[in-house]
Amino acid sequence: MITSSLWTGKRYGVFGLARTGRSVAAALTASGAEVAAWDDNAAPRDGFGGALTDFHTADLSGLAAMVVSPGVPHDAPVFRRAVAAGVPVIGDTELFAQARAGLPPHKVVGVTGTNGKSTTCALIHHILVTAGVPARLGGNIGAPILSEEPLPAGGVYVLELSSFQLELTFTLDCDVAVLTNITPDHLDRHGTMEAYVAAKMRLFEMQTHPHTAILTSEAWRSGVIDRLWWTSLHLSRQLAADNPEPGLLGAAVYDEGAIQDGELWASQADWPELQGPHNSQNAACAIVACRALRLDRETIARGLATYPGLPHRMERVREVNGVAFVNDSKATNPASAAPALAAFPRVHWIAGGQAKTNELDACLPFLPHVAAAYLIGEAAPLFARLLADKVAVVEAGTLDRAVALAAAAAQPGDTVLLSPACASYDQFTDFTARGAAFKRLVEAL
Ligand code: UMA
Ligand code: ADP
Repeated sequence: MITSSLWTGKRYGVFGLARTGRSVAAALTASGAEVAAWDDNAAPRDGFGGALTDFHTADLSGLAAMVVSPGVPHDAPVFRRAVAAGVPVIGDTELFAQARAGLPPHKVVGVTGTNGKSTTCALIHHILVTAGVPARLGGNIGAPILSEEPLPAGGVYVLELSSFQLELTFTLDCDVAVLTNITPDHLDRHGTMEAYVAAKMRLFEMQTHPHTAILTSEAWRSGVIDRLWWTSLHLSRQLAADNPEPGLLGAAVYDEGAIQDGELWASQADWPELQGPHNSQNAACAIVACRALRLDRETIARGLATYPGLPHRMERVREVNGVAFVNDSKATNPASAAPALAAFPRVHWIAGGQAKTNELDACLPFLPHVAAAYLIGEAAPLFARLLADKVAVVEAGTLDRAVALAAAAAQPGDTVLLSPACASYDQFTDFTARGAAFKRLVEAL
């Protein structure tokens, strides 16, 4: 666990008692701080061993900070009450930033973006570990960073950072910061695309010279980043993944789905778990980040070749009678489902759930790969309208029906793909539960 003497003897509020809140309470308590905690739901409150205080009514004055979980929306009354009491509202990543001064010398890599964060982080972490560098992987990937053991000197913390976490972070100066891409997501929470982009840009705003900022060509070309702002902020350290420092780094050409370099030292064909144009982009980010960490080319190439992949991201579950079943449950928006559709020639596509936007635009160019779409969840009627006349549509309703119907229709050589382009919360607790359900159904075929 990561602790800090900076917190000793102070009083903190901890709002939200799921994974993040529990890790925060444990780290603060172990550091000698006094912790009062609350969750609006009874189950997490009941499972918490420490002192509870209802922050909707309690006097908040005197708290060193209110530490809020990323899943708490900003219109929750606790924000207004803390601000009114003059109490800073922060997240667990900010506590980590504060604790850094007391940790053995180390580096931090921060990765954000709409899609590809987990893959890029896991890949950077794998390359570092393969190279013998002590490394920890934490953050939005599902491992609150304060729960991790501190690294020895020379270690690297690789943090996946969501827009929700970045909004609650103020002093994290990443040695290497990466933006994979930005497309509309979480707009229910942020309100506008501008606000969502601004939250992501905080990662770079917090960096100081001469730390490295990495941006993909897709993000640069997306038009959502104010280029003048970026250039003036980062003139001395900007490093775009498609425009590397001459002679130093590999480059990504995302549109062509290939990794290129002046010396052609790396080829995507050598990386079995990093196929598809989206993984070309993720690999490019990881390569550039690892070069910024001064790893040599051979070491990086070894890591790319041996990367084992992550569950629920283009995960090949099983082949039945020549039909491949692929679990891409983590594809929770159209932009992340699109590359999965592109990756297979004839797809029985299971899609739907809780829609994040009212369009499927990113997926439309790949419909020629789709034999039929099997629609589930709340989004089924919307997606049926969007896909009508373009592709065969089956309103399956539930995942078990969708798997059964797709399995019955698929021919040898086809792929049954769960890549829902939607959040899962209408029918599952989260995307991992949805992916696990898919795997169980496929195993039972
Ligand atoms: N709560 C209240 N009052 C409210 C709202 C919420 O009391 O008004 C409580 C809830 O009952 C809950 C807690 O606050 O107990 C919120 O917890 P949480 O949702 O932050 O859950 P954690 O388990 O701490 O998970 C969080 C991230 N969750 C979100 O951002 C929604 C996890 O990202 C992350 O892995 C974890 O911290 C560790 O860092 C998940 C996610 O969906 C995977 N992230 C989004 C994404 O990837 O798209 C951003
Ligand atoms: P994140 O952590 O940002 O959600 P993941 O690496 O977990 O990203 O990938 C989530 C899903 O998004 C995967 O299922 C995959 O289909 C898709 N994906 C991965 N990388 C990218 C990318 N660079 N661009 C678009 N989609 C991607």
